[in-house]
Amino acid sequence: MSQLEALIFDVDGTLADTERDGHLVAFNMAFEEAGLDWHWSVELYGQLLAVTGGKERIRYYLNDFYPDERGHAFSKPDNFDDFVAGLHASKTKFYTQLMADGAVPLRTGVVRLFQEARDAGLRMAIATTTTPANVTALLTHTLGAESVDWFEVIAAGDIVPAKKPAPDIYLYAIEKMNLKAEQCLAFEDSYNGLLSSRGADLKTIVTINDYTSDHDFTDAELVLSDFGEPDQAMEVIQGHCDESYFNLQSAQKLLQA
Ligand code: XBP
Ligand code: MG
Repeated sequence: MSQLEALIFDVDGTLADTERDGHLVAFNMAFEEAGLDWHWSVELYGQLLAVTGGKERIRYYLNDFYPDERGHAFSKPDNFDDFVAGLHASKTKFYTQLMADGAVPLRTGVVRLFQEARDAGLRMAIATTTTPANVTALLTHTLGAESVDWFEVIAAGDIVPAKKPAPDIYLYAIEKMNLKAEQCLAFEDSYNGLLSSRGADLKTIVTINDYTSDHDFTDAELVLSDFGEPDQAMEVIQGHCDESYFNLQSAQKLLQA
């Protein structure tokens, strides 16, 4: 039976509810700055989230959702890859500024779980589709610059050839830590994220959010409303947890179940 050695966290939707009030706002700011008449609604963005990765999502939008109802078609420029990369870099600039402005707080129980893990000498890593700059911005502006060092590995964005739902980002993280999947737990918020962590054979705890509450989490060990706090019980949506809030005891029991 393996001893729990590391917690591996997804970022967007798991550490913080960044999609609606962070990424979506930043995408629309980038489109406006580029003089494009694209504007993604909260509802449309929920559909576009089926594709992970901001650059990939822009392409998905143009391929599957354009021309829009006004019949406007978009003629791709010759250097289309550069165009998308430039638009995404602009979006990342706006996103990191939104994080600096405190646009999105960390979710319930996240700071407590980080502190418990650090107090127990448990190793931590991040496995995310977003960019390293976005991870640094979120951590720095919610926990302080030194919090970036709490994570032994920050596996993010284009560092792997295939983004979630491919397992690459989780495989990269556990390989860098020289650990086996059975020594770790993954924390996710979405179907694509769960496919990725399970593809790396990681037992996974899911905390849902408005965009993912209807996703298929059959393969998760536990599905929760959030991690809860001692004075704010979490809701267990799937699976079993003895504690009223998710803590290291819960984690250890799940790993050894
Ligand atoms: C979520 C994603 C990311 C963000 C946008 O990442 O799929 O693409 O939506 O960020 P995760 P970028 O849940 O794995 O943290 O524009 O930087 O990709
Ligand atoms: Mg996520």
